[in-house]
Amino acid sequence: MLMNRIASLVDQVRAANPLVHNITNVVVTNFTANGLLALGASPVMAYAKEEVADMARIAGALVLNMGTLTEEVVQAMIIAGKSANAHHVPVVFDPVGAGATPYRTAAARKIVQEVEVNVIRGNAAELAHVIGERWEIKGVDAGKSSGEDTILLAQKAAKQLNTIVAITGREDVITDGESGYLIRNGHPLLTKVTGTGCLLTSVIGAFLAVEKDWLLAGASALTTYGVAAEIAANRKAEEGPGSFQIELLNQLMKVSSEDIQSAGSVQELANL
Ligand code: ATP
Ligand code: TZP
Ligand code: MG
Ligand code: MG
Repeated sequence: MLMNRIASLVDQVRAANPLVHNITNVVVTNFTANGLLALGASPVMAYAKEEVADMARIAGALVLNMGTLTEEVVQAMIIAGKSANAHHVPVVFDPVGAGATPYRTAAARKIVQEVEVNVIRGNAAELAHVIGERWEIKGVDAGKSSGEDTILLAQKAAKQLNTIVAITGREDVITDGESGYLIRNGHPLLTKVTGTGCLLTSVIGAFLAVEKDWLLAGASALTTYGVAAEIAANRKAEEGPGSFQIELLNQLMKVSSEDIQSAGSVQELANL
């Protein structure tokens, strides 16, 4: 029953073709737009302070990604976020590189204070730094694990930030602090293509646009993405990250609810 619901949401995304408003970074803009199109969503990138409130209001979801920050971008994110909140548009936030510099950490904390974020997704180091914990980080990539359990970290972050937290890596965890899911899909090649985390955050946005149970929507997005990556790797891993990146786009379009049902590895986490 659970796997049924998780596997079928991708069909709802494809049927609804939701508009996903992204304020994202300059590294991943094109890849993110292509990934959302392949999945069946409708991406728009809009950054001007003069228009972000209007764009966020009509979107199915708003994605805030602070990969290449400027003060203007932070202001635009807050304007867009407040508009999304006022119009009941779900917001997903990717605190890229939080902890790498004091400015990034401060910006991430400011965004979660000023905007009601429905889901925050990042690597373990980023989430740790958003909640004031120490964790090794190298630029935008997670450093070595501090040994702390990522399920505990996600639970702590969800409670502290009063939102749903997704921490990704070899395994993905998503939780609202009370219950959640542990997802074991994906492929190591995902770490060799820049923007695979950022695209995943935007994919979560597309799923939030079609399912009001944010936790389920997030778990479905993580599983769908991980299974698509596994199929892409089965076909192209030997050729390397370039071919894998293109094949990931292909599989985001092709991955079926049956594929997700049979290859999805989702464990429920109850009574955290
Ligand atoms: P980082 O910069 O630390 O790589 P990120 O923002 O790029 O973080 P990831 O944690 O790499 O995001 O997550 C992106 C996708 O890659 C997720 O679907 C995740 O499950 C997958 N992933 C990351 N590492 C692995 C791995 N070692 N094995 C399998 N899948 C992985
Ligand atoms: N530098 C600033 S943003 C960015 C880089 C390399 C992309 C990060 O993408 P991801 O998805 O976190 O790997
Ligand atoms: Mg990565
Ligand atoms: Mg990232």
